[in-house]
Amino acid sequence: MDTATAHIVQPKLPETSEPDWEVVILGAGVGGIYQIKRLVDLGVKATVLDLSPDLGGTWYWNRYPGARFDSESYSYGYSFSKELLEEWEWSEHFAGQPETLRYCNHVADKFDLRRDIQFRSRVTSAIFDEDTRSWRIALEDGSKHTCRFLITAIGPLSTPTLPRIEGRESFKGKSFHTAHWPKEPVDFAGKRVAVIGTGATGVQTIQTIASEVGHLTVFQRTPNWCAPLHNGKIDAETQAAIKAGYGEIFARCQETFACFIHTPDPRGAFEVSDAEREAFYEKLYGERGFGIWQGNFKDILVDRKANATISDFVARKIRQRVTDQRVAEKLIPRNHGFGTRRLPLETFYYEVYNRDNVELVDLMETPIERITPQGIRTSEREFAFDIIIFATGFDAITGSFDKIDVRGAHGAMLRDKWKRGPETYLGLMVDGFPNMMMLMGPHTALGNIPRSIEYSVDWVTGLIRFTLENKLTFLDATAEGTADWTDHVKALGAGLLSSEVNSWMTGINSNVEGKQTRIVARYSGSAPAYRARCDAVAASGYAELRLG
Ligand code: NA7
Repeated sequence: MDTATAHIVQPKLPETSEPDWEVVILGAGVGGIYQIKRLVDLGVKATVLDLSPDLGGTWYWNRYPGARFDSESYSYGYSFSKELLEEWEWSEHFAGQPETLRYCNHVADKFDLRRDIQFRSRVTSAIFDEDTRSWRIALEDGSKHTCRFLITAIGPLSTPTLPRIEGRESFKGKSFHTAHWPKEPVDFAGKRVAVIGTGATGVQTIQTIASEVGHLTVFQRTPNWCAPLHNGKIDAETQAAIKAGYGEIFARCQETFACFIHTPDPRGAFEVSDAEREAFYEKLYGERGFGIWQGNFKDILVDRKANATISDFVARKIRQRVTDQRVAEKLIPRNHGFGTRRLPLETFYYEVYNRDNVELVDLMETPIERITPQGIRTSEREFAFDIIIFATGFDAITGSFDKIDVRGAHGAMLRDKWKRGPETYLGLMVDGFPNMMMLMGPHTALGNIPRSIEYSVDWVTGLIRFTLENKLTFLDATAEGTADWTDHVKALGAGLLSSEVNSWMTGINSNVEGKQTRIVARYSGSAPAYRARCDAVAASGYAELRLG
């Protein structure tokens, strides 16, 4: 035994217990697609199971009007293939959902990955069998698979939640959740439409359909701070510059805190004069993308007073952009500061409220009492609708895990282990759930997600290669490693203003039983620090794991 494998503790299995697959990946979204590519390249017998009829994950399901990136397209796509970067042309700085779905399909076709993906395969349970050191996976249709290693790529935002409002089923018109949007176009012409929810999804939907519908009523519970996206077509010259600059773009994403191309300003908000601060905010407000959030003064997300300066600035912008000042005041958040929830990026969102056919209903003043066969009744009045759109979000981060009966060693249930909030090792593993790795699981960084995905997939692939090279059939995080990482993630979240705010990022969902207490569900340290930590584990021959 060499030093790299000196920590191998579990006795080896007899050679006979071969599972169906070396690896099963759950989910054929951006993570699953890249993971299967890496495993195919490694020559591993692997398959992907996805409940959807086709690939794309988030980009398959979220086909609501106006769905698009708010990371720059060229910083979002995969970076692993030079040829792919060379041949694919993003048409806009922030591509829309149809284009992104085409991109996912292009990648799968180019690398011939479809044959390794099984669609309409809804996994109901995954149970670890200690005797054979493999996972037994059961599907809704009764079929079963066994695998040595299980990789979850089920997405942090993939379990939509409908509002818990009485009478929801009684509505006689059409209703859609944004994440279950029909493939056929929805005809809005002349229709009376309601949108419930004003998160990133609601904002994109509202600004897109306002000019198409007969009348739009927006039901807003908590207003969110929004900033302009400033999207635009990519012309030929810019396209060439992007292609020539990919090396630099991805290098930049590697250096930044959350893998966006935007880097925080090293100054504090009060290290400059009032006039300089105002000019800086004005500049950021006029620029593309998340710069105003991720490239702002270093202290706006941790210091209440610094945060108040940018919140005041954006509040003034809202007042300028919305004609009716009573409406403007309703659109300005009061219970959280700018950027402390996920920042929706918008395109003439505020101007929508200047239209004659749009009305804002503030649910803080007049709550919804029930959904009726004709529409929605608030404490104030009855509204009639042809269509109700639920932009009410997701059972985020842990929701997709909760839907599967995941059981590790000794029958332990993941749901139970995470009852009071997730516990993970590097966001990649959970002690007591051997041979399971998670991509974009709890306690990993969100940010520009494909960048984090590529890193995690590469790390997991490295670990699988290590097990193959060393003929290992068992790996598990230690209880100590899991407790340490969980404490570390909690400590990182402690100083952030966002940790004091209810949102899907802090595990709150008013529509899901038991999700009313804030938890630390995401890693909020820097991506470079995260990668350094994970790299060190790999370099040590995974010395922190139990292997066998
Ligand atoms: P979000 O950001 O969770 O937003 C959901 C919205 O729906 C939010 O405005 C909620 O108000 C509202 N909501 C939820 N339930 C209700 C009920 N019962 N009544 C009224 N209003 C309700 O989800 P999104 O889909 O917009 O975005 C999720 C992420 O996906 C996004 O950040 C991107 O990263 C992609 P609340 O704030 O809870 O008062």
